Amino acid sequence: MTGHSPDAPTPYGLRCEHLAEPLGIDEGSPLLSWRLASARRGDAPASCRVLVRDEAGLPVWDTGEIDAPDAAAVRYAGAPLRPRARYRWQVTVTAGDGASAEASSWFETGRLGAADWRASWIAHDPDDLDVIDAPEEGELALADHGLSPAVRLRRPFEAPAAPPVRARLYITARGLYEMRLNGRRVGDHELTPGWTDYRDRIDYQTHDVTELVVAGENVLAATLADGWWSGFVGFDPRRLGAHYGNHPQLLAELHIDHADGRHEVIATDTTWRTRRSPLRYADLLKGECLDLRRETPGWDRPSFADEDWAPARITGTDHHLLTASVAPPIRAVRELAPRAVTRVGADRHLVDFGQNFAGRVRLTVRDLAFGARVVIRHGEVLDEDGALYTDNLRTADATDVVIGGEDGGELVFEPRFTYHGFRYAEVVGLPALEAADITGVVLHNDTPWTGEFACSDPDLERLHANIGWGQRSNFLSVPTDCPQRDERLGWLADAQVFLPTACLNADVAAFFEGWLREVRGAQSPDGCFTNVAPRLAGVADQGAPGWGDAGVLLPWHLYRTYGDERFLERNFDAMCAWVDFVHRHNPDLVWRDRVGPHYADWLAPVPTPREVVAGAYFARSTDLTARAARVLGRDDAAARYEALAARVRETFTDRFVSPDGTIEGDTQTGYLLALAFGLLPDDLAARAAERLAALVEAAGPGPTTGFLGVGLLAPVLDECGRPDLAHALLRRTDAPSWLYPLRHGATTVWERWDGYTPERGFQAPAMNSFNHYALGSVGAWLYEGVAGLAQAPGSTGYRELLIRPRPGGLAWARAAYESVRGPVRVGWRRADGELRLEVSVPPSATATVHVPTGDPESVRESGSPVADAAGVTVLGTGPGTLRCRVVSGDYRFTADDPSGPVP
Ligand code: RAM
Repeated sequence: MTGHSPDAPTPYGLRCEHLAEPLGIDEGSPLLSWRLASARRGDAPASCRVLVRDEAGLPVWDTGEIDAPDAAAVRYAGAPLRPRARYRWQVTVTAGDGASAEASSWFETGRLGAADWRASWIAHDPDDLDVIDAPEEGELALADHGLSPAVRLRRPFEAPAAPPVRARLYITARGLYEMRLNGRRVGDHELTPGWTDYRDRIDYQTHDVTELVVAGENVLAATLADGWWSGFVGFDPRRLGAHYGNHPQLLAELHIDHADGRHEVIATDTTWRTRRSPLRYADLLKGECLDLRRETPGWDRPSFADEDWAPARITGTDHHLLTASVAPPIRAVRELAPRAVTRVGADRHLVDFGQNFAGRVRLTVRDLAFGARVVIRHGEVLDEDGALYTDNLRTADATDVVIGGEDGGELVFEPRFTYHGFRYAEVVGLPALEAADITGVVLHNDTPWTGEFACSDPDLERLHANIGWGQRSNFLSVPTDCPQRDERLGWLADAQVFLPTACLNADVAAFFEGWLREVRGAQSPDGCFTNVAPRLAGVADQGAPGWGDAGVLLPWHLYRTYGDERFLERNFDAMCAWVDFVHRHNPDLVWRDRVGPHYADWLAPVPTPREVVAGAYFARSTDLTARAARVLGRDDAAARYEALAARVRETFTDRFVSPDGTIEGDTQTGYLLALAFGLLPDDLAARAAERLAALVEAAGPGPTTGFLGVGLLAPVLDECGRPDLAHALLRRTDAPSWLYPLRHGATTVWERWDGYTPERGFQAPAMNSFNHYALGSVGAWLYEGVAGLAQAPGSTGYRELLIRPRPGGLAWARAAYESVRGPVRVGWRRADGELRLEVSVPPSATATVHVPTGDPESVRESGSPVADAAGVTVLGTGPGTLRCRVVSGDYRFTADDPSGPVP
């Protein structure tokens, strides 16, 4: 709800814990934030006030008038929040002239860590199932161990005639659950409860089921599958499955507030009854097999005879690991109609969805004979004969099966407990398949999309789209490396290099808040971060340079983007412990010991010496830990880490940098790390920048970096005064380049620069994903460089913007970003010797604008000479630009075009 006043900045987009209207939060002092919009130039808030009320409408917290013009969030500090309670809150923003505007929202608490859980963990009798044995270390593949069927659990209950005032389901599983109430699905979350290290923490979800409860008999009906808990995940043949347990378990409490004031709780216990489901198996990597011969229609509705179901077994009564989910859930976010359905055999069709993505298909089948099978296989690409290529999936079968039952007629098959990374599906077993009968269902954490980018080069627009699809396909519970093969792990370096791009594309604050718990949780007691989080047997625990460092880099960047200091507070001890760990084992400040598997600049065409990569990251992590300490007011720690960072930088220069600025190895990534992390004194930095430019030019111009260097190429070249080279790299089409895959039909970003070449065909199937986001970390520069929409260095939460377009040879570009402060927009266009630049700055922010022009005298704003324009202060001129500072509002600059006719 928003109260409009034409004269004050208007709050909107209210969030609690970075989520809109969250149900079931466990944070006792949640962050309440809002954004501001205004149509008036110079409109800025003078003060704000937040008022929180309980369900009875009584105030539980009133901040009073806060004199903080740039406030965009407050941390709740009122009366202790009660569990399972709804609170409404309102923010009022007042402008300097006294005009005000307000908006309101709500949040609801979950169990708030309360000890009043009464549900037991329940399961089907494992002896009745062919379970996967937990493998011993050293034991070989589980492939022949078979998978156990998913199980069902049900619990009838009576409800009075009067509808309930409120009903909430608090639920989780060791495994995956889907709950139904009276035949209707509860909520729209997918693959719940998601992946955490279940030994340390298990997320529960809260669902509002008030509308699903009916008078008389009701029934709660759950399906439980293996998921990350007991199914297959990862690539280690010695331990592909059963990482945490052998069979799934459910824990749930339904709380009903009846109209007569009674509070009733229905919890998982031995009154629930269980039975094998018709899902013969359901596994994230293998796929799902629905055998309708075993279906028991009506099982999820009242009046079903469940006498032959067995009582559930209690497997535990512990609740201490339960915490409310903090990330936006995975949802079926969109649907893709097939681009083409091709008949390739008597009962065989190949479906092209036109887009590589993560999810599943929904297939309508008619008149499937009893015992007949429809088999769906998934793949990202086709081989040279036009057939589905699956070698790169390694041991992930990614195959779904439906077997006909007694019912015949029409059935809709949509797997629930698996997902695949694919563009193509091969459907076997149907004599005919219409496009209308098959749909691609896209799954990912439903992070609100915040970024838009467009420009005059369709290739760059497609690159931006592919990068977005890489993000969508890999933000599934944790940030994964890839969605298709037997891996799908939360690799730390992939996540840190891609984070700046991810943060522009979408609001990922809550998503990363959730995953950072896993990153911290995986850290060893002596301070060592891991390579993947959650930790997984088979992947070396000891974090490699650039991988372990993500435990420091991620919180810092999230703090800068969202202005939420808790990213630093919550991670600070872990950050210090990591730096201390590296330091303790490398007292001479050259990081050689405890480098884990040292992946270096992973998959780089030109490798960078390992010690250079390690030294640069050691300095970077130490420097950011020092900065975090300053922000948090931990001045002693700050001084200590600042001194250490300076010594690590000096050591780096002494050991690896020659007096002429050459860095050992003489590679792009070596220079990129040193320049981006500020490791070099000014004179050497200038020489290193020249050497970097020379190397880029000599390569084509082209990139020769792997994962760690790639995202730094364009921004560092830009900072070194060579945006022209950044553009040249962006628009290169030979391998290696970002556009090369587009020439070969890519709709996502590839793991390798040369995943496929006409000369060599596919890269080694042992490691060749077509949907890996790491190389897509160039995406941030499309917003920040090409369009010119960036946050100023030193700013947090987009308080100070840096608008600095780099037109290159393009005719126009524009970007929009929904920041935590409100909407930021930049658009520029060159035509007829003129450059037009439009900029929107939200209230409570300011911007430094660099107007590209050959003639600073020519710059006008809304038709007036820029020096006379309201809200604009000219700062000076630089090579090819006029710099000015602007307050909030919308601006239209025009200037003589710096770069002559548009090609
Ligand atoms: C690969 C993963 C990931 C990378 C590691 C080192 O298996 O796909 O992208 O970070 O190796």
